[in-house]
Amino acid sequence: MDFNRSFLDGMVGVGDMILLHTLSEDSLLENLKERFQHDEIYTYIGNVVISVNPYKQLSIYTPEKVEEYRNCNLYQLKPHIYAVADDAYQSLRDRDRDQCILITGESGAGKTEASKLVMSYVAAVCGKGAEVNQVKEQLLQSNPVLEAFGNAKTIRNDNSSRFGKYMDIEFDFKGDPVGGVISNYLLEKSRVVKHVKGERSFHIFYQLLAGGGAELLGQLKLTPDCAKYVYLNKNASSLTGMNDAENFKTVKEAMKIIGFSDSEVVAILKIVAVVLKLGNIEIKGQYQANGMASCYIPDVKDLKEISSLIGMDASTLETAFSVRTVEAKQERVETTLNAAQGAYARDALAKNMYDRLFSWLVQRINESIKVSEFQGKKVMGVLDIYGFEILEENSFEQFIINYCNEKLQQIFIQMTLKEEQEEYAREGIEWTRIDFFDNEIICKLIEDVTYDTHGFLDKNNDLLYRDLSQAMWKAKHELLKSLFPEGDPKNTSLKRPPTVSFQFKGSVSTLMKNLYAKNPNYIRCLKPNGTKLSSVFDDSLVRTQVRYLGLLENVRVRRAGYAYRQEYKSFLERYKMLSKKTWPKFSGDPRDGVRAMLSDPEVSIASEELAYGRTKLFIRTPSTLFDLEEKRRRKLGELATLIQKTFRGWR
Ligand code: AOV
Ligand code: MG
Repeated sequence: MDFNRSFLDGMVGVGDMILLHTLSEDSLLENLKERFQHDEIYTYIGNVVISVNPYKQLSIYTPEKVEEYRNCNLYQLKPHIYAVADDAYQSLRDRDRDQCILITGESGAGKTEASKLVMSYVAAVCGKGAEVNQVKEQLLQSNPVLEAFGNAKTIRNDNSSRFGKYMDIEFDFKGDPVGGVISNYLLEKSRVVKHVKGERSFHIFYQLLAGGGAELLGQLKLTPDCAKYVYLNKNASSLTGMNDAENFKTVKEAMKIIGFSDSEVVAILKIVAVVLKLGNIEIKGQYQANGMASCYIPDVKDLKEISSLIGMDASTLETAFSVRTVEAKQERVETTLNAAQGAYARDALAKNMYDRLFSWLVQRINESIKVSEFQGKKVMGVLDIYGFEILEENSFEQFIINYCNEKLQQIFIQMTLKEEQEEYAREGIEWTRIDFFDNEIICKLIEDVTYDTHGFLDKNNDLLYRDLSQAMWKAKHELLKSLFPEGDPKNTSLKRPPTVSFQFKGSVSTLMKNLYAKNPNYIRCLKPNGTKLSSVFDDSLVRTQVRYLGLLENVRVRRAGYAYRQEYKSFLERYKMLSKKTWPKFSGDPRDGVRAMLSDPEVSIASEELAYGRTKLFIRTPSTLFDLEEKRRRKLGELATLIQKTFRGWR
């Protein structure tokens, strides 16, 4: 499980926290800071990689770098996310173990970027050939599409994921990718109708308006001006550093590669246009002759345009915004909606339409990338969820997001301990279990947060009046119609759908089960500052994250038993010069070689410092390793002098 790395050579600070001379929260932070200031954004804790968002482009993701990590030049390489990706991939290919890549960290810490780096690394190193390349392209191109529809600018992050994503990439027995499956978790659909100042709605709206062009926009009955749309808050319509028009091209191209037909794309964009235009329908209140409050739509221009876009009678839609049918005990009662209820119905329709479109997109992508029954053999799952966030007003969405993160933290703790125990068991080494993690820190944090329960129940119940789904089901727009199957009058079941939190809990628990069954690889992302600046390291902000991610405890667990472990072969390769018994070459079982080398009186390592596992050597304390390193350095110096002398002698 240990990947190879250069833990001491030419390092800024230490590349693996396990090797810190004195371990404390301060020394851990200091190490991260020093490395960050030298653009060393990756640091290990054993096989976990910590990544600090650099907020600038570093030249460490080039094809040359991929080659380096792929050929994993022993000890020469700095910590890198590619090393984790490589380790996971090799373990999947050569040891037949399903893998999962768990990426955690708060909003803006770099999870989504990390997930893309993992995917692109794996794509670069696995399989070749036209067919495999097509699969890879489709898998990679799912990212821009889902980001366009599921990401948005928030205060924390200009490209914040507003949905959770878990993607299984499936490989055949050779280790070539054959396809995948994406699962999406709860899109923050309330963003469609409302967002706070300084934030934006989902990227696709701005992309379409900026990049659609006169012809397409004309067809969709849209104007390019964001300010004309109530749902797009006028404040932050354009975003520095983000070219909406250019991104729209990328999204269209990606959809093509995935296999969307032109007519499908238009059908999708029509729904996007309809959602936007729904926001512009103004609903006014009035009193009827009998004194009942009701509502009406003073200007029907948008209503008419929407109706024509989705192939529906304008009056059907109008009625759906003003009347609600309540069915009780086989009886149908029609009540009129007042202005507030009418507006509520309109927003509910917009949110649901967009949310269902998003889920449909995921399913549609899945259809393109799905794997035939006989192909898929091994799986690498990549989990990229929305990060933990504490806002000034924390509503239902934050509750859901944080719940998901809490679950992940639990899984991290359990798996870290489990993994450590299992490794010792596998290697036949005794170890007594100690509980290091104080879950209280995390629980407390989640309880720190106060939630605004206003609208909680409502969001949880996710009300969409039946009249609206029935109206949508009447649309000639086939895709839209299919998004509202419950609108089919033949579909008479009156059973209430389960609440959102109930569904979410269910899907999170399925996800957790799925993750437990795989070999975990961790990427823990940290945010260096709250202002998206490169080269600013805000100590207290990072300290908070280090605390709730339990990083110190993580290092402790790794140092508790045996801090360092390495497969015999690579260990021997590095230290063979320390003993005449193994230098220049030891032919035989590397395990015997390591034993012979370490028991050489010249090396003299205390035996209680060592444990010989089945495949790996374990070293108890970091200082022993430092000691070995020092000896190695001296020996290399001696050898170099010796070689020089010999050459001189020859001349
Ligand atoms: P997140 O996924 O963790 O937040 P992102 O992966 O979207 O965060 O990263 C936020 C921004 O930080 C990106 O848009 C980049 O500008 C920058 N960034 C992150 N990682 C790197 C990197 N390795 N190199 C250069 N820039 C980077 V959220 O989805 O909001 O929880 O919900
Ligand atoms: Mg993200």
